Amino acid sequence: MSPPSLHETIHSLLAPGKGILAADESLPTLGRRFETHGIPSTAESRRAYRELLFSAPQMGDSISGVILFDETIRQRNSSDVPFATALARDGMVPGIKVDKGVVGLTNFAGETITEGLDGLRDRLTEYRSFGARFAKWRAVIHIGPTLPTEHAIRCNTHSLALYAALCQETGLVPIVEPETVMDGAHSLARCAEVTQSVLETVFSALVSQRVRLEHVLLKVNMVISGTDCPRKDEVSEVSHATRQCLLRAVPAAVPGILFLSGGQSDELATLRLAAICALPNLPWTISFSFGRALQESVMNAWKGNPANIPAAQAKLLQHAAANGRATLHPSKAIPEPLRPESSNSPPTSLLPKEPIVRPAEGLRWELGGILAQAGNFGAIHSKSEAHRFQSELLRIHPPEEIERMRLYVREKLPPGSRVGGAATRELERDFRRAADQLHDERYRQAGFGDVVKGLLLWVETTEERADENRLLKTLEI
Ligand code: 5MM
Repeated sequence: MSPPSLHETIHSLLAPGKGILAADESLPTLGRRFETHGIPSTAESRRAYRELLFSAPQMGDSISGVILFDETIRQRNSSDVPFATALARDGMVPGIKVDKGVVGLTNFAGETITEGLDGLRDRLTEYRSFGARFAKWRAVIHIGPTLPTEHAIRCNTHSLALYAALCQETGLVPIVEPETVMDGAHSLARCAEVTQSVLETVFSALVSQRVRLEHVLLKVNMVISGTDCPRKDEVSEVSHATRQCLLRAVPAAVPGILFLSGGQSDELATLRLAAICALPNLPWTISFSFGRALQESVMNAWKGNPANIPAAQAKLLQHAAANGRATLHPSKAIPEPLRPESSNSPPTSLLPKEPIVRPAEGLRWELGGILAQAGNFGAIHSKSEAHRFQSELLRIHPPEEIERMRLYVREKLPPGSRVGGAATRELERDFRRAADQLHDERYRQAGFGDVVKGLLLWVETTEERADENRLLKTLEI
């Protein structure tokens, strides 16, 4: 039987609802990860761990391929079957990391170059004889006040292109991985700028090296702010910035884009993946090739103890399945509207102890509740302030009351309402009238324009968060 073509391999890797497990940690990386869980790193403990991963029951339901490390592709499972053969039998495509890791780029402090081109042609042939059908090479790009330099980007993308051409020549699908890492205090916008420029250079190098783009898979970071950036990204900010960056820099001829998790928590990585996959009009198949986001909880459950293997495998399956579902446009799987189940009981606690709103005055209680909080709403200028305020409200008031207030605002400001638009101006007038009725100087002085702006931001932010929580439930993580 002739070996599968590059096209067939890509087709298998991009199977709907599935992604890739990156289990290609080098000896130092896996050693470090084991150490944090108190697991000694030996050839046998690494073999046992990889067997735990690859033999998780039904893993092929959500994992299309597995990236192996050189040591692993030469190892066998407990039934004496080589890992690559066992994976293929279980319906997963075996792949291999072929780079030899990063070293400092001479004369460019803080920047790295990936090694491994010497002898690569022969190594690829050997890996192919072991059953590998695709390969992976990772270039690492660092963001700093003066980094990355154009030179570092060029050196790294040049190597990626040579590697990709050699893979295609040998009959292996190249996964091209330029990772702009999260380390640093940079903003999301800066990550977008660097990621875009790196991707533009990657594709220019691939084209110069005459690499066939339709037989390449891209593995890339999401666009997110640095780990030390004080401002935390919203999921929708990440998905939109990532989409824009990819649309600008990745040719539509590329069949698939796989996201790496890059040190994000498993939950966030899944949530952001789902949000990206839900965006319309992307010309590529989008999926995941996660290492840490799939394995962190597994290692934590295993801890090197054979008795923990079933629990550890259950973690892997749970996260793999959640990510698989995330690729299937899960936003469509959010059926329930945001309305609370019941909110008929007359809520009071949003009002001050001495009610400022009496039925005789004809004010809706929600309006009174908002007036009581006017100063707080007026102080909401960002999504993070809205989140903080929502947590504060939840600490003090029953959720159904807060929900009733949200529904009131939504009734007045339907989705799509803009600050300065007719609906926001009308609500502002409602507040002014209500404040006048109350004859209370505090309310008359409130800047109701700001209150309405804050309310709109509060409503949008809490709805977004509710959608995310519901999505996590749908994805079962
Ligand atoms: C699993 O980690 C891979 C190997 O890293 P080292 O060569 O440093 O040991 C790494 O290339 C991985 O495939 C990607 O970075 C994606 O993994 P994450 O953990 O970022 O999803």
